[in-house]
Amino acid sequence: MWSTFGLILAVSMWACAMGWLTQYDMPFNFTCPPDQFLAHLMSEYKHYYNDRVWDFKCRHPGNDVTLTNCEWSGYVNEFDRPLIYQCTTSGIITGISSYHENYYEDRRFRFQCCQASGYLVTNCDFTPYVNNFDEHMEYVVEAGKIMRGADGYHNNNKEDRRWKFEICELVPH
Ligand SMILES: [Ca+2]
Ligand SMILES: [Ca+2]
Repeated sequence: MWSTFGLILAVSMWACAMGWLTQYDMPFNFTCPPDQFLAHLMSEYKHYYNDRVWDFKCRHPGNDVTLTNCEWSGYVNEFDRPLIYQCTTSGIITGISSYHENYYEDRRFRFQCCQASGYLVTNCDFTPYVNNFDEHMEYVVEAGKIMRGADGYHNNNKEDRRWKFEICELVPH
């Protein structure tokens, strides 16, 4: 028992040292500070868990942009199935939440969107896939742009998910 505890402690300390916000196989909820959006996603895969840990960073979308009417979606994907999600109207992504099940070795995700009041979300494009299966991932939203959507698919041999993101501009309206 003690050695198991010691191992868990060591792994936890290592995880902290790596600076990941989430833990393998565990649920997480991440919400950006007020008036900021999800702008930077980092992730690492481990075969032992068939899962990823994540780190997220946020930033202000622009001068004087206020984000209001924030709402969480329901879960936007089934286990092992594709995921596509876009905030409605002038919504931008400000939070991400997820849980893992070892039976599927996959995660279900939901997102928080806030409305950029007085702005239009326009000139949207999906990125190419930003990660390969089982590999490190790091994606930063280009300066001056925001994230409105996410798209991804799961592979049951790799037990991992590839991601792309919908990136747009905010223009006053
Ligand atoms: Ca797992
Ligand atoms: Ca799976």
